[in-house]
Amino acid sequence: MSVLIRGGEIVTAEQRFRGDVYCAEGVIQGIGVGLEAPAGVEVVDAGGMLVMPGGIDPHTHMELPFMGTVASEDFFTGTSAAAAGGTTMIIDFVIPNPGTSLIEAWRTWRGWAEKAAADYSFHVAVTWWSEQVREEMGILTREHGVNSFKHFMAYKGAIMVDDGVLLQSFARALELGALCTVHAENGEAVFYLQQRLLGMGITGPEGHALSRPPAVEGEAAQRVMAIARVLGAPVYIVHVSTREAAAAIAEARAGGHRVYGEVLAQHLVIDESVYRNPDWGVAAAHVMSPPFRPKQHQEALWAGLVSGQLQTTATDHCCFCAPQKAMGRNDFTRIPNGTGGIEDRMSVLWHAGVKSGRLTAQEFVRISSTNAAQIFNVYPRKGTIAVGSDADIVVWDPAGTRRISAKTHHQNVDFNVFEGMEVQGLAQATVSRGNVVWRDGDLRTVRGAGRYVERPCFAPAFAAIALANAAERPMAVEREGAPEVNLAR
Ligand code: URQ
Ligand code: ZN
Ligand code: ZN
Repeated sequence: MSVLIRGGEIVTAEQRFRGDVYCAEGVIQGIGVGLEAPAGVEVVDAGGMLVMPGGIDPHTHMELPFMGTVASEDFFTGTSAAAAGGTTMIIDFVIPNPGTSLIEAWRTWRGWAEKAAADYSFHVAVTWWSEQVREEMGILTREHGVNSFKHFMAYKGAIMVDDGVLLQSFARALELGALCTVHAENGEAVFYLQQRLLGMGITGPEGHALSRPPAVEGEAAQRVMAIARVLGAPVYIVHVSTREAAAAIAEARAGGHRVYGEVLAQHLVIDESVYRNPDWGVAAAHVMSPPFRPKQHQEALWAGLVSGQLQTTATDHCCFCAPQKAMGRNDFTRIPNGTGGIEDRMSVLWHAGVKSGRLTAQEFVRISSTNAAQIFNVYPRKGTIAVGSDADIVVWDPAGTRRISAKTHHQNVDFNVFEGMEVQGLAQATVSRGNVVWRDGDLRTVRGAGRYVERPCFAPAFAAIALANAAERPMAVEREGAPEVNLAR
């Protein structure tokens, strides 16, 4: 398929300029003013619109088996809803059960994702440790295009890993030139508080937030960064939700540690009052981890994005319908954790970020697409508008408005955490590898059109950083015959 996007203003993370974009064979073939459309090519009139790189959501969980059920959004419906909101690529998660093969799990998720309507990639979770895991991490990086490994410090008794596993996995990832990402909550503290609260007879959704106070995230974020620092390894902290974690990341970055922070659109605009909703179903629909926070944490997250101390935005799109959430009717620890947002992330970010004056349009592109592409090493194939880049583009209407509702969204879930929010800024058209998949409210995604995106490792760069850090290490002893200390190997 080919398409000419004409008359718009192109906005990338680096620049803004008037230009037409011609796409064919899945890539951007030409950028310029007054381009002519070859016969038969679809023309999208972008007059008055911004032409931006399609959004990249680096954190989703389509059809995730979790807490005794399976997330209601699948790879086709989820990537379709994403397109309706201007997002053209997701990075989802392969999460092996502890004790099972990472590669077998990767194959299983690859099967599920065959139905995707737009491009996708996978972080692979390290949920246990053994020589087999070490070996499979190598195979996944060398043969399957995986350059990021996820670690859950929460979910005790399920997928939580301890400091020992973090050290082993981070060291292995460093050898491979892969990036480690982390869900930073102290799972032991959560478990302890859960038991205390249940013992006090607190069983409702409010117990979920009470069992995960900000300190539980702040401690885990500091601990995982300290562990990474010991090894000279970079680390990416997902769904940063508190000022404690945001401040710890800013301090680590100021000290020269390569740390990245991700913020969910939901945590930027929704606060913990939702857990006091008298309607159990509404409160339970907002149960996710980390939970929604007191409002003052939102300013710290916005400050992190504006200052560049936090780099990406995501949704952690992990949907459960009311009957699924009701599994925890009498015990909040059994409410499946997760909320949706993939269709609304870009509009919410534009409305609360750009329209409010916090962010420029170029900064919006950086945090909604470019940074994720660069951090996870698919730039400039993804995350920019350039000749040769994949034709993943959103024609953005900066003045358009819409009211968010589960009644009208394309997500396969019966609740929308942004319900009723009037937002300015919306996708007028979305192009996925040169195919117009969304245009003026018409969703034209094709099941199975999405492709798996391989992400090469960073070996040279990370190894250099680790070596540099090791060289600073005072332990290098100038004694005859002393062993050379180099933890980066
Ligand atoms: O923790 C996650 O990121 C997954 C299991 C989705 N659920 C959630 O509450 N964030
Ligand atoms: Zn998480
Ligand atoms: Zn997640």
